Amino acid sequence: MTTRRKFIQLSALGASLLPFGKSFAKGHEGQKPIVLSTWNFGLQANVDAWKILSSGGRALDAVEAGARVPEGDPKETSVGLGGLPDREGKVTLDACIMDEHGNCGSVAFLEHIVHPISVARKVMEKTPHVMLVGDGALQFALANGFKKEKLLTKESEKAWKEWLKKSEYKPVANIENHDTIGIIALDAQGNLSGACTTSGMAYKMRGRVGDSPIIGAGLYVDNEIGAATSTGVGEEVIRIVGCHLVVELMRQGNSPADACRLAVERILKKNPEKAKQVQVGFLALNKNGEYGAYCLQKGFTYAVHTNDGNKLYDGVSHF
Ligand code: SD4
Repeated sequence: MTTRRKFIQLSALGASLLPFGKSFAKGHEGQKPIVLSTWNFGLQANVDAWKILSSGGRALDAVEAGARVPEGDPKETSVGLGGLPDREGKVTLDACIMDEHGNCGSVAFLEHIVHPISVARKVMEKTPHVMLVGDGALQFALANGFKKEKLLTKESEKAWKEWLKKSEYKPVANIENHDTIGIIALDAQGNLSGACTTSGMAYKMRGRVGDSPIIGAGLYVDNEIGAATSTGVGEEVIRIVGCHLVVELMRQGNSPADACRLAVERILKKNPEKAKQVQVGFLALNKNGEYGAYCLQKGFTYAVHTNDGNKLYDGVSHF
């Protein structure tokens, strides 16, 4: 299948976006270091991650630094501060992180903390567990020096109140929920890590947890093979344990682009009617620094930073 990607190059300082050209490649040639992030704001995330990678730093530090960028931005309405709330008006966050040794940490249904990715890293490094949720995750964060903050901005509160008028849970692909950041990197030492963080689907039921904090669903890293992350409707990703599947497909010899496509096709096969209505996108990177992406619907973008610069690509879509 021919894949076609438009891409845009970010200027060296990340200040302006310039049209750059088109790529028809099926996959992308490998190089390291390299960092990939979901969606347009991945460009900004990559800038912070690249500072670490380009000075010989560890992929784990790079993905955490990158994930913190949209988490701290009140204008991004599906990650961290300013995230759209659940249907009760509460912002609840999900995040996970995984390193080159298979260590992982995760938080879900966490409230009041701007940087859940850093709490997830603390869970990984300071506890015997992988996942903390809700109040327990909040208590752990506060005990580790994180500050309790109000995450619901005026704008997000206004959007929620507008939503309440009809109270219909019909997420529009790529619009209400398009800001989960998944970020995967290969450092100069050849080690892989990944991070994923989100406020989840806007106006979800209280207590709902998506794929993003679930190791194997929203993120998976195997330092022998590769890393993968996902975005879109988490329920569909969880059903196929998406990112673990993508990494296993790479283990079987598939390119990152093909592994992402095969995982999307698994979703399609299970429920073709549902698949028409929702967005799911996978992004993958292998041990050689080759990468690829595939999604159900048009509109999924991802950013790639290498020594050649920071570029935004359109994910190849099934529909
Ligand atoms: C979730 N996967 O909570 C997240 C939402 C998302 O792009 O990725 N939106 O289901």
